[in-house]
Amino acid sequence: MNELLRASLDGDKFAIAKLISLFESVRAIDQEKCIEIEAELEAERAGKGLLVGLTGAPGAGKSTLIQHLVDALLQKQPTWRIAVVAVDPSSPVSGGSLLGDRTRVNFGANERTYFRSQASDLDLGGIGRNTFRVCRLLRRLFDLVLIESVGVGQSEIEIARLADITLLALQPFSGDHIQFMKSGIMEIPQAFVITKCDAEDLAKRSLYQLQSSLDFLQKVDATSEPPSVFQTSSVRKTGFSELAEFIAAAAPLNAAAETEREDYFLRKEIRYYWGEYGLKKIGHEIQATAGDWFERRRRTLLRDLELAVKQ
Ligand SMILES: Nc1nc2c(ncn2[C@@H]2O[C@H](COP(=O)(O)OP(=O)(O)OP(=O)(O)O)[C@@H](O)[C@H]2O)c(=O)[nH]1
Ligand SMILES: [Mg+2]
Repeated sequence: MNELLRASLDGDKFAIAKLISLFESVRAIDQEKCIEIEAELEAERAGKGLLVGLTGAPGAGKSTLIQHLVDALLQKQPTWRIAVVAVDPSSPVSGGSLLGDRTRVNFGANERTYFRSQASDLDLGGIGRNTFRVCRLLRRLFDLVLIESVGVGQSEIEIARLADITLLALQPFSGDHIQFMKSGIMEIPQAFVITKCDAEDLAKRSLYQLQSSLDFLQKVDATSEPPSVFQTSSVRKTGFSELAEFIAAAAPLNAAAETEREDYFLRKEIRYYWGEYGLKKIGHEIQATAGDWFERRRRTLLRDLELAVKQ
């Protein structure tokens, strides 16, 4: 087996970082390696961890929440290994990702956790160009992959496309849920987390506000499952255990939904690089055939498209 993959499966953080770099690389030779890695993961029958997305307005308390949630999960699930991917807004000036989250989410030397930040791209709805591929890789190496993305409108929707379940963080009295109601985002998450519930009175009132919005939505669409609501406080250290339980009980998407998700991200990539023209040229080839895996499918599609354009 590929040495890098062996070491990554054993939890070697340097190996994992190198492996991720392959999945972020645009070089043809690296992309070929990704195909080999994927084939080996399939042959090894490596597990498929849960992908959980967490989004919410800037400063809502997402990183703090992740820190406490991961601690609670590590306790509750003694065998679990957890990866966190923070999708940072890119600086319009430097083009690089802001590293603020690195300083906030601090797992120290914990062997069972891994942290990675990725630059987001507004043109791609607020997630990075390779975020899906990287998360897809990480879930083969970890039991849980938590993805933090800053809510900038479209990114709530993109993160829900990417993840098996999505959480939306709301801070008390931010008025965020009114904005989210208007933009249809309230209908997306499987769970809401009211953060910073340090004062009982404050917590009660924000819960009431959120609950009445959710009741309203439920009246409009009674067929959908009502989402769960959690209240957390990093000061009082409350609510994280309940949220950890919710996540531990959640299941990944079924195979059909997973294929649909892969098709979505392939389409998105083709559209991003080649526009509607690209989709018209090879859109009909996107449909997966039996036994064909994502990385190889992606590479074949993009190569076919290059050939089609040259003709
Ligand atoms: N009182 C209180 N403050 C909190 C709590 N959770 C987070 N904060 C504070 O809220 C601020 C923002 O928290 P972050 O966790 O960085 O929020 P974020 O949503 O990750 O922020 P961005 O990634 O910048 O969008 C920090 O100053 C935290 O200390 C909480 O439960 N109670
Ligand atoms: Mg953050």
